[in-house]
Amino acid sequence: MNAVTTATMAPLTDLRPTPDDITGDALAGLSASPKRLPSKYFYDARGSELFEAITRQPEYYPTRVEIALLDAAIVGIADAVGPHAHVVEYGSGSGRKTLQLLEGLADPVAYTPIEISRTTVLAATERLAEAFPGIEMLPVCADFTQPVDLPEPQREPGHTLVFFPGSTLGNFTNDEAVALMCSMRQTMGGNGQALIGVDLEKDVAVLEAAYNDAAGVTAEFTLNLLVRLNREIGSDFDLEGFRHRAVYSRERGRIETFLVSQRAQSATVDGRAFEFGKGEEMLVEYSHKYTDARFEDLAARAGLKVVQRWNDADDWFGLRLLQPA
Ligand code: AVI
Repeated sequence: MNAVTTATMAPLTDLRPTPDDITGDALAGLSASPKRLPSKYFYDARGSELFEAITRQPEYYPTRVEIALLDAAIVGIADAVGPHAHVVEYGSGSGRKTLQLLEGLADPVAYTPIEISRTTVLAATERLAEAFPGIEMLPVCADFTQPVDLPEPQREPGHTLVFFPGSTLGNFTNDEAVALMCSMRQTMGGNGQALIGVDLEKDVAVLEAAYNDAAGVTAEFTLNLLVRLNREIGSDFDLEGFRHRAVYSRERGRIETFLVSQRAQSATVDGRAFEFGKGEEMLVEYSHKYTDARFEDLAARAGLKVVQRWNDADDWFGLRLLQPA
């Protein structure tokens, strides 16, 4: 572990996560059948901007509904969490939901965002430090899919609360989600808790509209993956040759997003040519939508149990409080 002090912030705990191997991951995914590319590579600077724009589209309900739900449920959440929590957020935590949680909880002692990017985690924590001078800010640069050795706050916390909003869990396969929740259980410790945002199964038309907005922002977000690969690893995907397609599979309980080849074509990555047939679909993202039974089953496989649940009035989005089983 290596600590780097910044001018205005508590030291950054840098656990030196292994850098991404974009070329290796792209080659592995393109060699698979059917072809796939990992959705984690959506989030370069442009992709993050486009995701922010998605959250403002009228069809994309999850962010709006989760924020309203947090507002409506925060008193009950604060009651269930109790005082003096060390809040550990999986992700950069620069947003509105972090403010809502830290404002609503009873005297949280410290806040630790865990993020793979050093600059992102430091920028987010600096903004929050101004808003919450009484909460110790302990940013960590690490891969949150692995258990994280947390920095110790100066004031003794009552327990750790892992916060994972946004239904980001849904972007992992079910096995990956279980592995992630196992790591979460180790990170939070025996008396810890987790507050997880989960997008709930609903009408297919509502789900598919959310991932096919009329303004085409989600389509641009999906195609930006190829823009990024062309720029960063020198591939030569024809950006006009692929179209975004997102469909809900009720059987598998998830939105599946593809880039569909518009004609027979080839693309070169790291000197290797990959052939695409006309209409061939390359999988780029899953976005799981949970029922209570499906989510509780995943939690149980990770040694966690749901102890409280809050839904919006339409049962579109939920917040779940979990503890070690
Ligand atoms: C970040 N994640 C929860 C988003 C989702 O809804 O699965 C990413 C996204 N992809 C397309 N639209 C939004």
